[in-house]
Amino acid sequence: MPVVLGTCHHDCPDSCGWLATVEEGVAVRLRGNPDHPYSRGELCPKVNRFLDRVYSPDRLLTPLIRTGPKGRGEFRLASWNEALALVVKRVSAAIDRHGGETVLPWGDAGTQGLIQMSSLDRRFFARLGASRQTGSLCGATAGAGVAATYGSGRGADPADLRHARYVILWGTNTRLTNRHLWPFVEQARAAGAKIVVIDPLRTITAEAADWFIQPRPGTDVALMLAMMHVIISEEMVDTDYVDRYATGFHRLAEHVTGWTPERAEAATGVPADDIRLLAREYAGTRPSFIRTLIGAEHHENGAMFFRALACLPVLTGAWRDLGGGLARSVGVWSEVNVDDSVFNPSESVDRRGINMNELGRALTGDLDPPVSVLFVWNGNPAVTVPNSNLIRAGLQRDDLFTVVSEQFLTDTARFADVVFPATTQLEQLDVVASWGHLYLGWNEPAIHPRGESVPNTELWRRLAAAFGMEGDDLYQSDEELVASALVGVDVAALRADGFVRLDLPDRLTPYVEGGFATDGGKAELWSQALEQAGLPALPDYREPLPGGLPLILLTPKRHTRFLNSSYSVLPGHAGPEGGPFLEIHPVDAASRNIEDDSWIEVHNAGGRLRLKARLTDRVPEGVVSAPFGWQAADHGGDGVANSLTPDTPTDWGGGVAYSDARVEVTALSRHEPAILVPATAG
Ligand SMILES: Nc1nc2c(c(=O)[nH]1)N[C@H]1C(S)=C(S)[C@@H](COP(=O)(O)OP(=O)(O)OC[C@H]3O[C@@H](n4cnc5c(=O)[nH]c(N)nc54)[C@H](O)[C@@H]3O)O[C@H]1N2
Ligand SMILES: Nc1nc2c(c(=O)[nH]1)N[C@H]1C(S)=C(S)[C@@H](COP(=O)(O)OP(=O)(O)OC[C@H]3O[C@@H](n4cnc5c(=O)[nH]c(N)nc54)[C@H](O)[C@@H]3O)O[C@H]1N2
Ligand code: SF4
Ligand SMILES: [Mo]
Repeated sequence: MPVVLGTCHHDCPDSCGWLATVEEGVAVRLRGNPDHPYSRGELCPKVNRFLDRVYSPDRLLTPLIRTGPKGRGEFRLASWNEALALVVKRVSAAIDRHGGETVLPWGDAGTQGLIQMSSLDRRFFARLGASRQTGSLCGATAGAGVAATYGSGRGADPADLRHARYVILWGTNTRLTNRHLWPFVEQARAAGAKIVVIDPLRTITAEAADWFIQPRPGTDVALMLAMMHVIISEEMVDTDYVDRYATGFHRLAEHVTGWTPERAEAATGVPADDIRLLAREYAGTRPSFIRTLIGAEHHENGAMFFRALACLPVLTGAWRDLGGGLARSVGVWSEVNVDDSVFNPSESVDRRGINMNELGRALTGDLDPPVSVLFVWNGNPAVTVPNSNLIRAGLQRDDLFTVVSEQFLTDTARFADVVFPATTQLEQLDVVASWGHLYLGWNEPAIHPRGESVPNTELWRRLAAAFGMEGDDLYQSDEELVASALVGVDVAALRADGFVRLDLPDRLTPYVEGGFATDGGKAELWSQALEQAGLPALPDYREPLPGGLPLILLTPKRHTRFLNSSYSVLPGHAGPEGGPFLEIHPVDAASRNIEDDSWIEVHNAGGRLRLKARLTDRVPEGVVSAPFGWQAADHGGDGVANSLTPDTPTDWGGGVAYSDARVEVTALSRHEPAILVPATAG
């Protein structure tokens, strides 16, 4: 039986290699590729059951045209020709009336493959003259924060933490979100490393740590400033490294004199002695490694978190060691072999940009021209983007024409006028550049597309043809697109082997001798660029969310069987995860007469949700957690976790402050029934 090499496409740092066994055109088995150097033959609780997703009876297999009210999910089957013709008619009419910028594209990383995430869409929407999508739900703020110190977002290879003797997992839930890195953590621990986790929630990663430090959400910069205070005042700075490879040390040193551990204790809730010990151990152990990922960027001061964090391994000279330094997304390193700018449109016409995080405002505000056409692919913004009730109100507009490309009838697809059926990774060609390791993965289609589903690239080609657009660049094949964007890669070998390491040194020690990407080549502890942008030039603490409702709401990733909102549509995944719930500390629950497993209502200006309470000291007092990913139907139609999150932008980097939400929680009667109405418009 043929075994086909592939790579997981999910928006997950692990980009695992897989092997699909195919029998008479049907994929009968999917397992991890044991030869893959990073994922080593293991997948995860989501993708172990990927074939259930591919062959789910709920897969969308033909185009759909809406028949019922928006949001109801009532459609009739349509042919591709009919659906394309309707899109051309409605979009052309909208453009005739308002101009091209009335069209808003919204695509995310539902697949993060090179060509299926974003390629021909750029050319197609440029040709329409559509608005440009700006901003990012994930990663850009972290990158921009680190770049403020280093000049680029480049950091260490996460796998090198196996060489470290002190490991801080800071604002990352490795065992859940980046599970294939965990064996490297255990390798370091077996060799004597201490594993520290810093997180406001006692996650499964925190539970496996040697030391768990629990600051209040959004306060870490105060913790970092106090660590710098200790490191500098106790003369643990690597002065040789700092003198040679950094600027601004004296200004930073003066700035942190007032940041005693006691002051940071007041800001963070972390005992001053713990802060002292952390600083001494971190600066006094070599190699020392900080691993961070995305979670901490979802605050108003999200970029500042990463900017300040990046200063620590400069002060201690941790960058000198293999197994030292700071690792975040390594997506930027793939630039050595992948150039996706080849997909950019040749047109250089200036088109207005709309931040993808502000979708609700874009759909309901008084923009000129208004957004009257929305295209969505690779994402489920009605569930995953903040201020969700406003998005739902916008999607409800009669004068909005919405086109969604999907595998399943998600909350967003329910609002569509036209839905196009999308293939899964087993049915499409792609190359995956990972953001968690340094291997490029090949993905060979293992089976034919199910039903009439098509890869995103084919959707753009069909749309371009339906609009009568001219130009070879709109119709390049998938093979041509892949080949055009790979630089110095032996494509035949990649295809045969399934993976190849990026063309980088075996020992990736980027800043051993400085070489930062700033103008002067030095790490900037004081940043002129930030000052010129009107931002604090030094790492700067701002108290998060002063005032407002009493409880801080986090809406994290929590479910082993979900990937963001993907899989909550599958009963086999949603069922075992046990329904949406709110985690609340017993002290906060007692003062509100809330019992375990009772119905509560959580609310703020954005919306209100009825949920089951889970009493747990996993969350600290003053913080509640409603893991996100569920669709509105799972919430009885009330909305979703993101109905309660703000669309406030991050300080810089174009991200959004999901985790700066405040709420109140009230008890409902003990036997409040679940609201058994079908999901409607929230
Ligand atoms: N099972 C599973 N795996 C996933 C995903 C999934 O949905 N499910 N999603 C994937 C995606 S898209 C991404 S981006 C990655 C994200 O990977 P991570 O960044 O590791 O995950 P998050 O849960 O977003 O955030 C990590 C931790 O940051 C903490 N945090 C929040 N605010 C703060 C803060 O102010 N300070 C500190 N120190 N910590 C804070 C949260 O409590 C959380 O435990 O995971 C990927 N992997
Ligand atoms: N409250 C809260 N909100 C969050 C976060 C959080 O921690 N808390 N995390 C944020 C983060 S880090 C991220 S990355 C975002 C993720 O937000 P989204 O990108 O919206 O993520 P998903 O919910 O996984 O939706 C991906 C969709 O793409 C579809 N899809 C998959 N492959 C393909 C394909 O090949 N073609 C097409 N057309 N569709 C495909 C899937 O069926 C799925 O419905 O969520 C963000 N939202
Ligand atoms: S979702 Fe992540 S961990 Fe699971 S198979 Fe895909 S890349 Fe691997
Ligand atoms: Mo993400």
